[in-house]
Order: sequence, then structure tokens, then C-alpha cells
Amino acid sequence: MAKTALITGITGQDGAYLAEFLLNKGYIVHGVKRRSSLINTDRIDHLYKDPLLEKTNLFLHHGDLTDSPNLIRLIEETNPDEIYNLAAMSHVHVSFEIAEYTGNADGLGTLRLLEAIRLLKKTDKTRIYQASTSELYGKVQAIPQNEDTPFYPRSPYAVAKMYAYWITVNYREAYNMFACNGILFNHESPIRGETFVTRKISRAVARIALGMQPKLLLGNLSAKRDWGHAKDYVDAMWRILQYNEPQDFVIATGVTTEVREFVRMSFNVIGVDLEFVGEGVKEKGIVSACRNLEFQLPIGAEVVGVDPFYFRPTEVDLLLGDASKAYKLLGWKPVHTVHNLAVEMVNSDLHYFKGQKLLSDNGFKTERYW
Ligand code: NDP
Ligand code: GDR
Repeated sequence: MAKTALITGITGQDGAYLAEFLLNKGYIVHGVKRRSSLINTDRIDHLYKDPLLEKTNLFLHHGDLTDSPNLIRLIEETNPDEIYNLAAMSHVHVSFEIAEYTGNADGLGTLRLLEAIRLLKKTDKTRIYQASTSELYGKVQAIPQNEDTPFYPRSPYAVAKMYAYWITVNYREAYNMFACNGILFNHESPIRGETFVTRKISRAVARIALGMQPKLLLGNLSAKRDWGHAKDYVDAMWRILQYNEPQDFVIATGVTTEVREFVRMSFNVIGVDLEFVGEGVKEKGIVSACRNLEFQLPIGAEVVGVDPFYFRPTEVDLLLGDASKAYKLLGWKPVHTVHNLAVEMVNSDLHYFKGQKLLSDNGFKTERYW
């Protein structure tokens, strides 16, 4: 019999990749999406068929992690074998502005799902995956970070996720639930949200190459992240719930890269070398070579700058994960490197913006205005 999965956050980066992954494995997939004034299903439109017109294994439901009765009803109706709780206000910088909402959705939202499973007496049937994060390590207490490294969260987002982490552990211990945390380090892709740093960079590189944007403004160029590919990481989520006992796992590549270096790598994809000069807010990325005849950027052009607007009140400076437990117990290993991630992301954005430019050069309105 086909297994049934319920994915919260199905319209997000990971939700879209996970839905595709599970559908390919023969699952029936139910996804929770928020009502929005503009259609927000871009990332899963290629998977969706109208169940009234065609046979499909993918079903979408309106819902929100701040709405308990709705979550209870959804779990009762869909009766899932596995729940993947991916929904969250996931932007660290934004969480300083909407701290209470972040606590409600990212922290209490997890409790609402766990309670729903318990109240519906599905603790023996339904396994739950909680999207925990390397942001829990925050001001890091050890390098690299593994399942035993103490947490020190540095943002309202991370503090909310810390509650979610421990309430998941608590329900596992108190009610014998199959509830697990995946402590995932940063993972990116061509469908990454546009305001996370890697995608902001890949979009800007494409737009600068096409003459659609003069410059890229960033915050802390010295932050280091362990960047993987979202496709590899949804496989890990699934493996965590297939393991023979509920446990928490770090998922990471074991390689850390500076934001500055990711910028350099991304410009290299279009045949441009960058030199960084100056320090702090005065730092600049300047074109030192351009080998690409299609995109002629003048030597000396200042294409990267720093704007303190993007600095965070408290920062996480260095993340580097040790996923040896997942390698050993789950047989999981990342396939992608940070370098081929940058290549894939820049090429995908180049393709997209070439299309947008063609439309706008010929007098047609482009799909997006930013
Ligand atoms: P995204 O921001 O791309 O997606 C978040 C999803 O959650 C979207 O579908 C969003 O809906 C939905 N959502 C937000 N708030 C609510 C709410 N109150 N109720 C219901 N749905 C909501 O994140 P990712 O896909 O990158 O990440 C998935 C999860 O993994 C998140 O919980 C994130 O915090 C966590 N995580 C991510 C990592 C990463 O590097 N990507 C690393 C570690 C953890 P909408 O589309 O309408 O905005
Ligand atoms: P992060 O990702 O905070 O690690 O959270 P993000 O890409 O936003 O930042 C990574 C690092 O880059 C620095 N940075 C900038 N960041 C953004 N967004 N914009 C900029 O202009 C910029 N300039 C420099 C940041 O200061 C930071 O150090 C992501 C999210 O997906 C979380 O949901 C997830 O839990 C963690 O990854 C693991």
C-alpha cells in the first residue's frame, strides 16, 4: 500500500523538492499551503494536477501553523504515515523584525502538530520530521558541529527553532512518538528564496551580466556557511524517518565557504574574475578580468559593495557541520559540491533573466518587477 505523507511548507524550496522526491517513491502527498493574494505555488506547479480532472497523488490544502483546529482536521482527514514539518518563517534577518510571529509559527507551530498527533491518538502510526537548523549552534561552541555540540542561538528565528527542537525531543520521550530533528545546515538550489544570500548573489550576477543591474549590495562578506544542495537534503529527511528508531541527525557537507568566496565563484561562472579591495563597509568587489565575449564587463567596474542595512544585530559567523552519524547510520552522503551549486544557480538565473530581458526589450511586460 502506498504511504501517505503530509508536508507543511510545501510551497517552499524544500517542500517542492521533497514533494517531487516522495511522489517519485510512490507516496500520496498532501501539502499545506497558505492562502495568499497572489498565487504562491510556482515551485510545485509542475507537479500539480487538478484532482477533479485528472488522477493525481498530490493534494493541496489551505492551512497555517498558527491555526490548531485546522491542523488537527488536516491530520485527521489525511491520516498520514509521515509528517514533514517544513513550514516556517525561515529568514533569520527578518525574524528580528517579526520576532513574536516567528516564535508563534516556528516554535509553537511545531507543538501544535505534535499535540494534534497525540490528541488524535496517532502516536503509533504517524512519524514526524522537524526541520531543525544549524542556526541552533549560533555562537558556535565547537568546530565542526555535530549532534552533541551545545546550542547558542543568535536570532529570534533560532530561539524559536530551539523550542521546536526540544519540544520534538520531549514528545518523543514523553509519548514514545517517532519524532525526529534533522539539524540541517544551509542548503540552496535554483529555487532558493530570492533574499537568501546565495540566490541573491546568483540573481545579481545574471542581471549584472545582462546589463539589468549595476551592482550587488551585501552585508557580512566574512560569514562562513556549510552550503549543500536542497535535492541532497530532502533525501536525508526521508531517510531520517525510515530509520529503525527515532533519532536526531546533523546533515551537512563538511565544507565551509565565505560569502565573499561564493560571490567570487558565482562571477567566475560568467567568466569574470573579481578582486576584493578595502575593508568593512568600504569593501568592494572589482572586475579584474573578463573572459566572456557575451558579457563584457569593464575591468575596474565596481560590481559588489557592502551596505550595513544587511548586517544583523547578532550574527552567526561560522558554520561547519559534521554529518558522520548520518553517513554511518543512514547511508546518506551529499552528491553536490558548493562549486557545482554556484554553477547551477547562476546558469538557471541567467536563463530566466535572458527570457525576461527578451520580453522587456520587445515591449512585453515581464512576469516580475524586481
Ligand atoms: P522556505 O522559506 O523556502 O519555505 C518555507 C515554507 O513555509 C513556505 O512554504 C511558506 O509558505 C511556509 N510557511 C511560512 N510560514 C508558515 C505558516 N505560519 N504556516 C504555514 N506555512 C508557513 O524555507 P526552506 O524550504 O528553505 O526551509 C524549509 C524548512 O527548513 C524551514 O522550516 C526552515 O526554517 C528549515 N531549514 C532550512 C534550511 C535551508 O538552508 N534551506 C536549513 C535548516 C533548516 P509561503 O510559500 O506561503 O511563504
Ligand atoms: P542564513 O542564510 O541566515 O544562514 O539562514 P542567509 O543566506 O540569509 O545568510 C547567510 C549569511 O550570509 C550573510 N549575508 C547576507 N545574507 C542575506 N540574506 N543577504 C545579504 O545581503 C547578505 N550579506 C551577507 C548573512 O549575514 C549570513 O551570515 C538560512 C535559512 O535558510 C534558515 O532558515 C536556515 O535555518 C539556515 O540557513 C540554516
